[in-house]
Amino acid sequence: MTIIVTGGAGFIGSNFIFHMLEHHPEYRIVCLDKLTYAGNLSTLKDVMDRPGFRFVRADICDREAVFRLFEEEKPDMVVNFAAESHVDRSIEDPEVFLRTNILGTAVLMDACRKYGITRYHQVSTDEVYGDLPLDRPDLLFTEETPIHTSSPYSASKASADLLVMAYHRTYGLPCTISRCSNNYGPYHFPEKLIPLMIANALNDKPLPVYGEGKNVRDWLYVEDHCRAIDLILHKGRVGEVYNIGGHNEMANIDIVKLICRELGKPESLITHVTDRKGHDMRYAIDPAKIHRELGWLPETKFADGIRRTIRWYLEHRDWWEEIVSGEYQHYYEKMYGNRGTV
Ligand code: NAD
Ligand code: TDX
Repeated sequence: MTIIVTGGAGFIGSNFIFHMLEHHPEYRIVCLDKLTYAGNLSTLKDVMDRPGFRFVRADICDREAVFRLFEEEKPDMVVNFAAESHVDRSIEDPEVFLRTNILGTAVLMDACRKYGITRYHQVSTDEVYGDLPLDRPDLLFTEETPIHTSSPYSASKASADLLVMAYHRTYGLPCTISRCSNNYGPYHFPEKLIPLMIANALNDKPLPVYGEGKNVRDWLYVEDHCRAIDLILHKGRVGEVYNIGGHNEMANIDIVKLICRELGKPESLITHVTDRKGHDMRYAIDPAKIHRELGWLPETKFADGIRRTIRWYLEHRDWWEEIVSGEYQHYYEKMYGNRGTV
């Protein structure tokens, strides 16, 4: 079994590679990654020389490079994590999101059509469903919830999902799609809420909460997401969408306060800054289908997962300090330097 994992030098993709190498040591895993600002080869250093693992630096939009890799590897499956994934960056500059997230998906599926595969899996997001009101805790996203996107990022992910379903229906490509809620855990790039707050708190820097911080996200430990994708690849029904989430809704402000408490830092570091444009209020996944059909349940409770994550950031300062001191510094200045406080 050979699996091409795109975007494997990023947060979830790398965790997925570690999961697959551990649980399916007989599989060949080929990581295809462009190494954008979000991709980090040092994340993969422990598996780089492992037999059965190969890293290839390429852009999923580069048809020639992608087809060449398929020719060489003749993969059985493709799992597409490669994406521009940060909502704030998509608001600043949407174009690369359309290119990578939509065109890149089409190129990968064209290669799958040409060379033949048993499964193409698209890693999508709960953000394609838009948002839910805070005062209706009974409402959750199911797989039947209409697509209703808010940001250029979520619009690009939804477009890719529609293309995947079109390739399935038109060409009979054996596809599955998973839509997961917010992940957290090791190797999370420090521009996203949880790692950014941990890194800033450790450096005694202000903790920039957008608006009042009442927005709710449904957090899932990254290993639980990886296990769900593994199950979908092996037991999921072709042509189906599976929601993934662990019923763990939390307001941003509560997460930031929790991080302060765990690190022994004062809440006075919290700074309320200008809100994100078009900011989605609440995400909440109904995972009943994947539980019913595949028996999946989350295993890591948030209280344990967040402690484990904080410990990981404490023990891997070199990993994230290199990032926050490099090119990312310019991004941080641009995004937060002139952001008004509220
Ligand atoms: P990430 O930004 O950490 O990693 C993305 C990876 O893709 C990086 O290694 C990057 O170098 C690579 N990449 C980007 N453009 C590429 C291109 N054109 N060609 C090849 N490689 C390219 O993202 P993540 O948080 O790990 O998310 C992975 C996937 O999961 C994305 O598709 C995202 O939409 C989805 N998702 C993320 C979350 C979350 O909470 N992070 C939740 C649900 C779904
Ligand atoms: O500095 C910040 N302050 C803040 O209040 C940042 C970076 C974020 N926030 C808020 C915005 C959101 O309400 O925290 C919440 C989480 O923000 P992000 O970490 O940027 O994640 P989100 O926008 O929810 O999107 C994430 O989950 C779904 C991933 O980045 C997506 O790739 C995934 O599809």
